[in-house]
Amino acid sequence: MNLCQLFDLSLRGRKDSVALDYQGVSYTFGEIETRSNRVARLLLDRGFAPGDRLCVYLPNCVEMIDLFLACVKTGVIFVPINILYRDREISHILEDADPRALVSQTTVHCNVPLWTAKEITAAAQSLSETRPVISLDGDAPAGIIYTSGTTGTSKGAVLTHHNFAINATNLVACWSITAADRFLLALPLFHVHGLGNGIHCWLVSGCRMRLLERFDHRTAAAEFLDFEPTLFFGVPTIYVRLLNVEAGTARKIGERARLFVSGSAPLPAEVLRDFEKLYGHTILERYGMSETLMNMSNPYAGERRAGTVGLPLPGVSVRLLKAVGEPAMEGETGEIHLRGPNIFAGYWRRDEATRAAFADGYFRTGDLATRSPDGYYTLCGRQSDLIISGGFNIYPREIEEFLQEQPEVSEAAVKGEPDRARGEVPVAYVVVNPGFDPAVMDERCRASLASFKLPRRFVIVESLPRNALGKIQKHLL
Ligand code: MLC
Repeated sequence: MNLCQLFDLSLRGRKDSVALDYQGVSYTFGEIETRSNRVARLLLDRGFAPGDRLCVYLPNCVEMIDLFLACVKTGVIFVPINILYRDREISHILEDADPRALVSQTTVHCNVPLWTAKEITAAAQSLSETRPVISLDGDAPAGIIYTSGTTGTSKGAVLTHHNFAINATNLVACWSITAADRFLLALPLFHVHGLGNGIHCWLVSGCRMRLLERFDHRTAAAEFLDFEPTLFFGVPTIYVRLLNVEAGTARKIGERARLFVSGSAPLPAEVLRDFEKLYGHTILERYGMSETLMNMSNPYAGERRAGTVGLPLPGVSVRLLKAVGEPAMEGETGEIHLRGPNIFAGYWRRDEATRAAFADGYFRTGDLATRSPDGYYTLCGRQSDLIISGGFNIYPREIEEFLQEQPEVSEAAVKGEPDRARGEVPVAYVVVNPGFDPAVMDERCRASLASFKLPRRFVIVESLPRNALGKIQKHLL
C-alpha cells in the first residue's frame, strides 16, 4: 500500500466528517481529498512526474497539507524547508534537492520557478476534483527531510511511503489514537514530528485536528480551552512553556485530555513531574530521528518511566554497541543501532554518507543509551556534538564554518550551554582578529542563520584548547 491508499481510511472512508480546523475554518475529509486532487492535477499539468521534487517553504497552513497530499498522490517527492531558514540555508537545500519548483509566500533568491500558495490554490480551482490515477508502490520516496549534517551543511534524508506508513500505523496503534480523538497540532509541518507523527496520525486515524500556524505560549491555553483536545504532541520547550499556565486552567485542560506526548529532545524528569502535578497527566516520552521516524516509545498502558524513552516500537530491532563494536551488557552504555521498516532509504545523492551511516544493515544513530533489565532504554548523550534547542537540531560545525568565513574571526568553536526552557542554546568561543565587534557579528549571523542557531553570546578567547592531534577539546571550553 502507498500512503494515499492508507489515508483513504479517512479521505474516502470518513469523507463527511470534520477533519481540520484552521484559523476558524473547518474542512471535511472529503474537502481535503478534493482540494489535494486539484493540486495534484496542477502538478501533473505543470510537468511534474513521479520522483520529481517539490520544495515547500511555508508556515503551517491548509495549502501546505494540500501540497503534501498532492505529492503523495502523484509520486512527487515533498521537500519541506524550515521556515526559520534564511537565504544561505535555503540555497543549499535548493541546490541539493534540485526541485522543479519552490512554493513560498516570501521572495527567495533562487533560479527555481517560484510559486505562491495562493496562486497554486487559485490555479487548481478550475481543474478536475477527481484523483489522478497513478501506480506507486510503498518503496517510492515520499519526502526528503533535511537534517543538519556533521559536515556543516544539511543532508536530505529520503523517507519512503513505507517508512511513513509504518510510523503512523505504529503510533496510532501504540498510542490508541482513534477517530474520536481531538488533536491539537502546533508543531511545524516541515519536520518529521509535525509531519510524520502529526499529519500522518491524523490522516490514518481520521480524528479531528486543529492546526495552529505555530505554538505561541501567550495563546496556547486559550487554544486548549477552546478546542478541548484529547491529544497533543510537543517538544520539551512547549511543555516548559505550558508549566506557566494558571493551575485552575491547567487542571481543566488536563480533564479533557487523554494523552500528551513529548519528543525531539530529552524531557527533563523535573518537567514531567511538574506537568503531572499541574495537568494530572504523565507525559509519554518517545524517541525518534528524521532518518528513522519514531523508533522507541514509553508504553501507553504500561509504566511511563521518567527519564527513559521506553521500548522499541513494533518492527524496530535495536542493538547497543560499545565503542569496540561489542554488544553492551545490561547497564553498560552503547551506541544505538537500528533496523526496521521505519529506517530511511539513505541520504539524497550522497552514497558515501549513506554507506557511512550504516553498519551490517543497521543504522547508526550516534545516540548513546543504556538498557534496563526490563527493556527500557535511557538516552545518555551523543557521539557527535549536536545541540538541540527548542527541539531544533543544530550542528555546531555549520555555525563555526560561517563564523570562520568572517574576516574578524580567526577560529571558532560552538558549544551547547544548558538552558531551562530551550534545553540547550549555542555559545560561540572565538579567537578574533582586529575589528571584531560582537554586535556586528550577531547582526551578520541573524542575516544568514535561522534564529535558533544564533550564538547566544560570543566568548573571546586567546586560543582554542586542542589535543595532540589538533582536535578542539570542547569540554575544556
Ligand atoms: C519558533 N520561531 C518560529 C517558529 N518557532 N517562527 C516561525 N514559525 C515557527 N514555527 C521563532 C520565533 O519567531 C523566535 O524568533 C524564536 O523562534 C523563539 O520563539 P519563541 O516564541 O520565544 O518560542 P518558544 O516559546 O521558545 O518556543 C519555541 C518553539 C519552537 C518550541 C515553539 O522552538 C518550535 O516550534 N520547536 C519545534 C521544533 C520541532 O518541531 N522539532 C522536531 C524535529 S524532528 P526570534 O527571531 O524572534 O528569536 C525530530 C525527530 C523527532 O527531532 O524525534 O521528533
